[in-house]
Amino acid sequence: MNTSSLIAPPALVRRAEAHDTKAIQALDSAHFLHPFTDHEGLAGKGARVITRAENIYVWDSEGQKILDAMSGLWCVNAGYGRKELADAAYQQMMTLPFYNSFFNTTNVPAVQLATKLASLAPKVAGWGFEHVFFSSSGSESNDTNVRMVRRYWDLLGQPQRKVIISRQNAYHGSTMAGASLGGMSGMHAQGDLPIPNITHIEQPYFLENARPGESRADFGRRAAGWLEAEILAIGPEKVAAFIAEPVQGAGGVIIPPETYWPEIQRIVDQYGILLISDEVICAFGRLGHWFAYEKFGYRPDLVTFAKGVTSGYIPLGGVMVGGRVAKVLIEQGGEFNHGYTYSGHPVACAVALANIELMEREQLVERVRDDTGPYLAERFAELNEHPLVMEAETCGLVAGLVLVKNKATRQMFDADLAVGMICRGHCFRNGLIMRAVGDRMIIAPPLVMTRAQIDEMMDLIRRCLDATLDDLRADGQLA
Ligand code: PXG
Repeated sequence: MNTSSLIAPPALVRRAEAHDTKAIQALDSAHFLHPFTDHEGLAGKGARVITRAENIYVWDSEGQKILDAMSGLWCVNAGYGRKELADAAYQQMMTLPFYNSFFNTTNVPAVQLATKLASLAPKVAGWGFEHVFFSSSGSESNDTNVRMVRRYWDLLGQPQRKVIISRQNAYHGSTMAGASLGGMSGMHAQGDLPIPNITHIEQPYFLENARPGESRADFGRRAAGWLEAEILAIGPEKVAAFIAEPVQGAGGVIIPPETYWPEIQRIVDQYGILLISDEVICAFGRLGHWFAYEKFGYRPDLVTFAKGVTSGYIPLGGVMVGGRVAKVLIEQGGEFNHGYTYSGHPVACAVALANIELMEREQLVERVRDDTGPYLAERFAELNEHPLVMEAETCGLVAGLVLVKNKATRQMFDADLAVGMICRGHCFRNGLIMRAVGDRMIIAPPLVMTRAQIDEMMDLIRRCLDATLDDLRADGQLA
């Protein structure tokens, strides 16, 4: 195959519709190892080639327009094609494309962004965040959290406090620490994970874990109680921290009952352990707040962020460091032997500043909280009438539903049927990106989405659910 034309930038970058899909797929398969991918399986069908995007839509190399209800991968909060972000990157690259922040140096965008983030992080009961540590991703940020938590307890003369408690089906990244903190059994099975001193309690997933007849409120308190039981089983003097996502994202949009977080707060307070809120998905407007701990009213010590901070236009992550940890690290710690080449990358920070400015100007956070979030909730709840659907619910602009065989008996489909994947296939064919996590279908659309676009998305979702239902009936799986 002659692939030389593929190397010419104009063919690849500018003329999306002119792409030779088969040739790109062949090169993709020959050279590009993708994340979380069965490459032999992919080689058979060829990867979908996404070539351009605008607002809430992406286009593939065959020219199909697709409504991206996953914001890329939970990150393009400001939508695609925002010139302000490209301009900010260009200007910063021409001014100072890179300089490190080791060796007592700093740069202006990093200082400005740290200051801006400190002002955005809401105080809950007088407790705020004045300090930020930057990385380039959520995974790195959670590695930073492990290092910081251990350093904190060492400095306080309690080095035996090593254990970080997390939850089953959590996602905290794919580095050694990130994958260990996460509760994905498939990830633990590869590479001898988790690393020592990380344990997992059960998630607050009502459908799977509630007792028959148990109310959501009672279940929420009982699920939080699993943290206390784990602390007591380990020995409170050995527990360093608890880490959790406000709403579990990759695990399938698991929205905890309202009683869950207040009880978690009571428990971490009682035993004096640090609380890490992993807001890689939930911050920057996703739940209608700049930071999600505000929505649930708890007080984390450390907050992980990434993704939406730059709307995914350029990699950037970090950790908001609360007063109690910052004070010990700064006043007692001397040098903290930890950091990344790209900690405080000037271009990434400049794009983040432009992104936050844009979100403020367009009041995207308020819009999600007061307008599009409630409207999505209303429209999504209608799906509960569909014969296949249970627990269609939302939180800000994330939403999930479960595909079930029998709503009355709560009977699930046989996992081998991969009903979620059948539905996902219909979504692609109908021009909609919706994720399947097992038989949970989930969305996290760009925050710029309008009410009219929510209606357009709901029509597509309904069409895909109907097509899935037709398939299952034709296959004899349903009456
Ligand atoms: N924490 C949370 C809560 C996340 O959602 C990470 C950490 C890791 O971030 P990085 O930037 O290192 O990827 C994430 C990432 C999925 C999916 O399948 C979700 C994520 C990443 C990849 C796939 O939903 N979230």
